[in-house]
Amino acid sequence: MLASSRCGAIYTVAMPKTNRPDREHDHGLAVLTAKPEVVRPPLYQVVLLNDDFTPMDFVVEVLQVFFSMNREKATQVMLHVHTRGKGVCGVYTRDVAESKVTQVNEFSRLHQHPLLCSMEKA
Ligand code: TYC
Repeated sequence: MLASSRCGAIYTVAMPKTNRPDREHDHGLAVLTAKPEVVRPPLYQVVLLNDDFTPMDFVVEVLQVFFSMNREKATQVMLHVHTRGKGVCGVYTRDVAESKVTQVNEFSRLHQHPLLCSMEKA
């Protein structure tokens, strides 16, 4: 008999039964505990780009709505992007980052602003 857990933690292997006292409780099974293999998913920065046309208030609103920033933090990030050309709105797993980028770009287009958001490997 061979059994293994899906997470790779426990393996059991059939062994012949013996009369050894140290094997009294093993029910004929060798139990090996594997080292847990946990890998962190790659992370991505969601980046906002400056442009000359999007109103500052709109950028602040985007940062509040899509990145859960309060007004003060959103204003700081918006001013950073305005003066430095780009800035990080948040760091997420790939699917979440892709979804934020799509939502921000669609929202901007819907309001006819050229604001652009993109993602970079963190
Ligand atoms: N530069 C814009 C302006 O002067 C404001 C702005 C800030 C635009 C940040 C985009 O990501 C941006 N109205």
